[in-house]
Amino acid sequence: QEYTGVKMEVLKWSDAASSALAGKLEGKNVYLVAATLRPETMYGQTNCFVGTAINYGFFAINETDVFVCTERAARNMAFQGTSLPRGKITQLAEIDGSKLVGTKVKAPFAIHPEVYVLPMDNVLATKGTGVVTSVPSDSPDDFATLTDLRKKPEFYKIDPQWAAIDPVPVITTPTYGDLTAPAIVKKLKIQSQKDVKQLAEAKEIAYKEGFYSGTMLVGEFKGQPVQEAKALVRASMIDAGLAFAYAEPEGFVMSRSG
Ligand code: ZZB
Repeated sequence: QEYTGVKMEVLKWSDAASSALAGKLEGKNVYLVAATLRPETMYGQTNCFVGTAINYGFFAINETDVFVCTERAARNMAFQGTSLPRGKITQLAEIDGSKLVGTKVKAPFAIHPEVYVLPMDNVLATKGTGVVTSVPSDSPDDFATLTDLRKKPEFYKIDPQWAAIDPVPVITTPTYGDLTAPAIVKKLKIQSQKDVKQLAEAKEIAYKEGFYSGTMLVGEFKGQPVQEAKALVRASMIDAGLAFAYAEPEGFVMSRSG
């Protein structure tokens, strides 16, 4: 899988992260790195998700920059030349996802440029970077989770203000309108992030609808079909130093032609 690694710079640590990390990251620029397959939706980011039970490492990418992700992702990045020396990782600290909740980060290209880290039940430690940027307008999983968090902030141990940004219309589709994911979630009668089977179906529908029939409503490529805008937004983010290519080795088939 060819993901886009989106650099979400830390603006303010949660209290728990601040105490856990005291003195370990002096003078560094720290980024939570989210892996996405839909760079064209980045305008609609409303928050960032982590798994509360996942262990996240802080990896030195160069002299000044530190990436927060799973160790597995950091190793992949090191083999892909994202950090040097190639194939070697340097871990400066580690933390449980639960402690990252409430941290404020930058959301590159987003209409709401500052968002909070929130908990999601279904983040897999074995996929991407273990950090997910949330676009509830176009991702059914994100919309269902954000809805859960807003209904039960105490249960999820969050400040309601961290989940205050509403889904932002960024892509329109003929069948579902300007908020594709909420429309599909409603149609399939999905109640919460626990409805994993229906959410897998909803994701499938949202991917197809967005890719084949979506049109950009905002940003540099407003009015263009998603099929064209996808690569253009990605390139624009990478050029701006806000993102990079990240490949997942699983399912990677070595070419026999070389
Ligand atoms: C932003 C976004 C916006 C995403 C959207 C999707 C959609 P897939 O297809 O199953 O490979 N993701 C990334 N890493 C993880 C993880 N470790 N655990 C759980 N979810 C993860 O899923 C790739 C997508 O799943 C990624 O793209 C990311 O969410 C999330 F509008 O990034 B995406 C219809 C989907 N729309």
